[in-house]
Amino acid sequence: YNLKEFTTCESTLMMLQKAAAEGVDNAFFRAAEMKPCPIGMESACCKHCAMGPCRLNPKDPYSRVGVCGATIDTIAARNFARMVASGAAAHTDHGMTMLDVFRDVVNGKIKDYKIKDEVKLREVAKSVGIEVEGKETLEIAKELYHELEKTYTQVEGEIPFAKRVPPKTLETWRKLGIVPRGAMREIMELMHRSHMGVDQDYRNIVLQCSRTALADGWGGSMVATEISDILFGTPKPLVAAVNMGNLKEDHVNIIVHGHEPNLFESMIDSVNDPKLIEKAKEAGAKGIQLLGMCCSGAEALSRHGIPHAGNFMSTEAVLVTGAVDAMAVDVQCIKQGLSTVAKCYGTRLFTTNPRCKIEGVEHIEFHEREPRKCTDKIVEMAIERFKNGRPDRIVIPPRRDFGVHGFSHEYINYMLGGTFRASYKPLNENIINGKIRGVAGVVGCTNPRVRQDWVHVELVKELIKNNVLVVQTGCSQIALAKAGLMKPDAAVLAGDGLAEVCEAVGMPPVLGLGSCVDNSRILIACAEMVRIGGLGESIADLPVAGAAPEYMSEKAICIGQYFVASGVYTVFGVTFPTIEGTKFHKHLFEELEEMGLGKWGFATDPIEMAHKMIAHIDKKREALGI
Ligand code: BF8
Ligand code: SF4
Repeated sequence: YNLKEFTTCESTLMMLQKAAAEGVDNAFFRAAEMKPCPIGMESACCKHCAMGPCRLNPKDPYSRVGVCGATIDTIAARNFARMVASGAAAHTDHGMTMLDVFRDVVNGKIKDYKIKDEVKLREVAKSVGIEVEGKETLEIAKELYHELEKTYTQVEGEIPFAKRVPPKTLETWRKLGIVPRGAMREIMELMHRSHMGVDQDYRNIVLQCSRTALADGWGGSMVATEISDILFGTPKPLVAAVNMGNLKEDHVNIIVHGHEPNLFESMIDSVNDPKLIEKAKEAGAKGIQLLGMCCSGAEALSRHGIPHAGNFMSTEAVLVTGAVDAMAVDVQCIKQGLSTVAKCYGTRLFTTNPRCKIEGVEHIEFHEREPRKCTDKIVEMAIERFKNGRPDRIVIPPRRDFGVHGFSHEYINYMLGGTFRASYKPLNENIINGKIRGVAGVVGCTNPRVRQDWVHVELVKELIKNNVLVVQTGCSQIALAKAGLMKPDAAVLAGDGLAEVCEAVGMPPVLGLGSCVDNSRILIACAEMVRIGGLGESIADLPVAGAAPEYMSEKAICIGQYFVASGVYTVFGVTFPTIEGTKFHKHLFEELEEMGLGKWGFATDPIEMAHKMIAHIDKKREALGI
């Protein structure tokens, strides 16, 4: 293969070259071997019952129906629904774990974590209508726990964070009947409705897709973010490094790769334990180096400045260095292929969450009530591998890229407003006066079907060049961090207006907000922009747009749907599971906007994608008369 076509990440490329030379298989190589199924790619097949599976013709989608009579629109909508349900389930189950931990902390059953950010606790409590004046922290926390539990379990009524939704947006949702009750109920109903022989009107299916997705964005994900901030601290900007050059050959290297911050927080304690550091030194290491990957890595980067080794498509590549002594994974985006690569280099790979075991991989279960039992053990195993299991040749790509991370919604508020007038007013003013044209969220995965990081980076460059402020999360944030755009001096790449604002405030033109569940920070920022005024009454009025240019996961589809349902034009790349020209496609890409929501868009070329987003931003500006 021409490996340069696989990635623009220098470190990953170097490791792919090494992997090719050493005959080590990985997702890039497998993707090149395995072309995607053309029928599945366009969502023209159904396997929801044993009368099928049924395949329609993507080239002539209305020429046939399934055995039960299901049309292409029903089939594609149901497939889409299942993706939304799964994505929503992943985020809400993660949020539920955070809430479990919070409950245990509040009830004194967990000693290792505590309420670190009391200010945030009070703010979140107030936002869901809890009276906080004159109350003790613990009392507020208990009330907040009970309130937030409804996000998952409530069978009727509206989820607690519906109170944060701009009134006009909420009114649209109420009119359409899509305000989420509790996530469990919405996911259950969506699974039911997409069963054989139930909902066979694509428009009706999409309504429940929206309701379920909103239960993620304004529910499960938002709870995950808020509880993580309360327990582990709300991020504030800090300088931190990304890329594989953060591995240290003379240190014991440990990577935590996954999504739930609990494991990571305890691992931080373990690697700082003097006894374990001493052990590492006895084994001949200079110390212990901890790095993150994927989303919990993005959170640890934002909260604590822990270096981040790379995004989703670098997780196998990093093991090819030979320098990783142990990798601990929890849930989501964990490739089964890691197991083979780890074996090739003697890296100790550990699963830690009962939800995610891998055949042939050692499982050391992580329990929040005794978290150090798991993380200390993993550190000890890493030390052991450092001492006795390292390969003859270790190659560490030299790149380390520094940037500013940790822009929470609260900090953007503070940064733009200054100490005494924390508010989004200056942001709105700069949008109204045209220095900032609009705001774009560029988020999501990397995917071996496209050149790693390339679409993210080119898209973001084009956006900032056109004075669009970019906010980021997840693997996309790491792509741009590696490209050096998270530094204030990247403002030279921005258009004049945006550059002027960045220079005045001292901020980069690209702001990293953390992990994928932290997309909820973008929702809150949107709600705040509406509340401050001057930019319309609903999120759908704002000059904003979103993109996941290299997405791969069902979670990304769910995120896309909750942004669309919240009123945001959202453009995806790679491929889209619909057939152009079908009614279902038209519904997602046009009709939803006519119903007062946002809409979907699709483009594979980053420049085209940027200009679709800019055109939308301009359309919204025009409607606002600015
Ligand atoms: O939740 S961006 S590849 S790591 S799915 Fe996965 Fe995609 Fe990365 Fe995090 Ni989000
Ligand atoms: Fe075929 Fe209908 Fe069964 Fe789907 S539900 S597999 S379209 S018969």
